[in-house]
Amino acid sequence: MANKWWKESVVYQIYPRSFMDSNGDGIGDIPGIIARLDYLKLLGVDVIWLCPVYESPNDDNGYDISNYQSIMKEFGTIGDWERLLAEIHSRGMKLIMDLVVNHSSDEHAWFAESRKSKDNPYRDYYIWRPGKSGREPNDWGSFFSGSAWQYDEGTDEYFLHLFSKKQPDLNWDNPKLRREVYEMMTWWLDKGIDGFRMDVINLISKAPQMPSVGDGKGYHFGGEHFMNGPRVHEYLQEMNREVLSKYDVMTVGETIGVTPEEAALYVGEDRHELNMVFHFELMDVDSGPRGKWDVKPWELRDIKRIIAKWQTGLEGKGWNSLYLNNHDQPRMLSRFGDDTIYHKESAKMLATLLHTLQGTPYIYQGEELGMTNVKFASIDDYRDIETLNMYNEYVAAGQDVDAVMNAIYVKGRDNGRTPMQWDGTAHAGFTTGTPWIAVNPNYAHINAEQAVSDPDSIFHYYRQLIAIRRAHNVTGYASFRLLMEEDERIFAYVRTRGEEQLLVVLNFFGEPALFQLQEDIAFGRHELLICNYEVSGNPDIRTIALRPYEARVYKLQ
Ligand code: TEU
Ligand code: CA
Repeated sequence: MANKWWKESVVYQIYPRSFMDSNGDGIGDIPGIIARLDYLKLLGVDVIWLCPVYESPNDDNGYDISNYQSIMKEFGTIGDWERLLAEIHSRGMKLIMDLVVNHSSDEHAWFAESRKSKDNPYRDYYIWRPGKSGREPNDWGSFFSGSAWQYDEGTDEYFLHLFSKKQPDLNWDNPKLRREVYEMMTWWLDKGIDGFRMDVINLISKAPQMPSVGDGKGYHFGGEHFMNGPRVHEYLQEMNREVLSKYDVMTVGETIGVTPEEAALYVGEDRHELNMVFHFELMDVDSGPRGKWDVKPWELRDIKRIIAKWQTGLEGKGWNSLYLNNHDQPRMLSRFGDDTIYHKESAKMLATLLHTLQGTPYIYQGEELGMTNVKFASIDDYRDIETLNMYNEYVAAGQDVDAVMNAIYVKGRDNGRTPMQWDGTAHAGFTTGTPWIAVNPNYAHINAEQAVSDPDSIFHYYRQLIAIRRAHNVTGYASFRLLMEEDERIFAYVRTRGEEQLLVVLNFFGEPALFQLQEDIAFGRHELLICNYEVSGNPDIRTIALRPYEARVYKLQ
């Protein structure tokens, strides 16, 4: 596969509301980000992905956009944003913006027009249907609880909203809407941005009949009729032709429910759609049959199987994206590592996994510090619409409140949204005011100031991993082979490109484990590139007694 800058980059995701507040109103903002760019430069990342900073009533923290071409007032001005872009570029980094065009806010001017009358020129910018026997047009449920349809009195029809009722879905079957989106994208690209992360982009094409999916009772997930819908590839190819192909930019699509086979249709290098996608298989590894809130323990063999499937499934076809958490997910360390005794070791072990696979790694803010999940005692301390809607629905249905709170502690999105922990002062140095969501109390010992000053910190380990990736291109481009497939404690693999081979050995648990290298792996010399413990001398690596959460990367020659 051809070399590209975005294949050799490490991306850092910023959730602006929680990153850095510059003016004491408790809300992170753009001047705050600018003030912390040197920290990101020190970390060594190449690209910054900025979650939405556009004008928004914040029903879903900016994923409900009321004006795509202006900046949210709490975050700053377009002038601040332009300075941010210039400051990122002057440090040799790049900026990609979030593109949220499956839906807009109901406060967008298009929607204000659309709901006025059935013959309004903007009516078909959204998806309107008459009710059926006094009920919703079908039984689809929203991702954020309840029906995916909202009744609108003015015209006596329902509009579709796969997310909150303040996020009406845009109608991509309307060529005028598509043209508006392409012009808006061009406007941002002409300002000099380096690409887009595309929110739920595989949901933009809905099956026209929109059939019900359930048994006549309640609301159900209608994904089969809108995930990878009938015209999605036609629209993305059009977007690529009309917009993306004219710039040297990167694109990553967020694609719920895709398999490697489906992903290849989005990212195949001969398909001219997207560069890479975020899949959800790993994020579903600890969900039971009733979905995300039906929490079950994960098994290492499932994690290995899913990663191996994606590594080999896209080989020679398209590029992978790599992430272990983001603003919608619990903290990776609390979920897949140990956020108590082996805090540092397990965070480094997971980081080693992230940075030694084929694909582009994405670091979510605070991950490099080992930030953890949070447990607020009261539901009143939570802010996320998905969490609050679920809580209200489940409690109204008679579920045990403690059980619901426990599910929130394990899976809730606010785990990843508590403010960035900059130092040990009040509110972790995030704000001089009252933060919009409380800081995780562990900021006293988990914070950036401490991490930067400690050479053995998780932060400096990330720096080392990024440097190794840069020095050994093999990490991005090489092929992948899983070792010890059935082992329940160790994740080990070999990456090969030409003469160069990397051996990665990870102990995924807090007990010692024995690694044994397969006979058929041939090499003369071996060199340790990185380890999260001291290793003295240059011991034989055919058999390694691994310490708790030990991670080693060897170069084999
Ligand atoms: O998320 C898509 C999405 O459906 C899930 O990631 C979602 O967060 C949920 O947890 C599923 O249970 C994207 C954005 O990343 C998210 O922040 C937005 O809320 C959502 O789209 C709507 O724009
Ligand atoms: Ca602020």
